[in-house]
Amino acid sequence: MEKPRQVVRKFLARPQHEGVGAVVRRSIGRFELRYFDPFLVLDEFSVSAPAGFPDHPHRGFETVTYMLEGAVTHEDFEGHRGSIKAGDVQWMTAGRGIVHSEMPAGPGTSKGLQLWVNLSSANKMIEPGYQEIQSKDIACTSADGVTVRVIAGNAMGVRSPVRTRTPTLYLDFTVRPRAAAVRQPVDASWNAFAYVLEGEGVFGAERCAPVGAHHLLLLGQGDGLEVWNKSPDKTLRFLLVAGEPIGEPVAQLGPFVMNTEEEIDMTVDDFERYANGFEKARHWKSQAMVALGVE
Ligand code: FJE
Ligand code: FE
Repeated sequence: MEKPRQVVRKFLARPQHEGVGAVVRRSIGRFELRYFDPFLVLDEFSVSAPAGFPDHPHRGFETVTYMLEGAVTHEDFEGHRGSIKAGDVQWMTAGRGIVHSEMPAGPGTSKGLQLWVNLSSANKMIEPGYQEIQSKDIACTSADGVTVRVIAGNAMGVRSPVRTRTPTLYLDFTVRPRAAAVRQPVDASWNAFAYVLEGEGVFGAERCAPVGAHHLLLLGQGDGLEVWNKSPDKTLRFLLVAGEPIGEPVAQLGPFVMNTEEEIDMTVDDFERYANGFEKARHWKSQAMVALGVE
């Protein structure tokens, strides 16, 4: 590594209410950080029944749901349904349109991360699709006290099978106390951030102050990242995510993300008229909503 990236901005993601009774710590997508090209939203979420994210649409981007604890049941308007359990990842390409619900499965609190990855204008209206990888099938490797789970891209010699329409690196690192440093290359032309899940880490340079859980660190220019866990007894867990910037204008209305206001108006029209990808929303209601007796 010739030039390790340094931390240029730091945000603490505080809890806020989203969906119906759910709590999210939003880092990317909040007022002070509307967009970090190509990333639209990063939420660390926590939900327990009956709270959740009932029937809602998406268009123009991908959602990546990575579960930490518990499980989320999802069902969509085409009849695709399943459960995302701890350690599993669902990489959902909304493309031209998906309407779905995402609700906690079973008792207790379900926790995870949801990242929204923008799609380029050429990909915004593609067919929707899913890539679902169970925890046991996620590429994983360890060396010198560092374990990495490769959600997208490659690290420490292992590669994820996920196909990313917007080139993306998504890594989950666990670093033992007093472990040797993490040294991870990141394409110099990509935007990159780290998000601390537990413990404390020293990011960028050894002289830096340690950073704790729920902090988002935007990384500056460079060809990789170096991280140390200097704690004598606490494990460090953090995400390293990077993506190739799309460099296009963004027009967003909640779960619709297009390039222009005109396209947003057309999307609202399509959604209201059940057209251009939203046809199946006309007669659909999730089982979760039926069970709650919602009209
Ligand atoms: C959404 C409000 C929302 N973060 N993290 C508005 F809450 C949502 C939404 C989610 C979401 C779902 C999960 Cl499982 C995890 C999330 C926001 O569903 F899409 C809009 N538009
Ligand atoms: Fe959703």
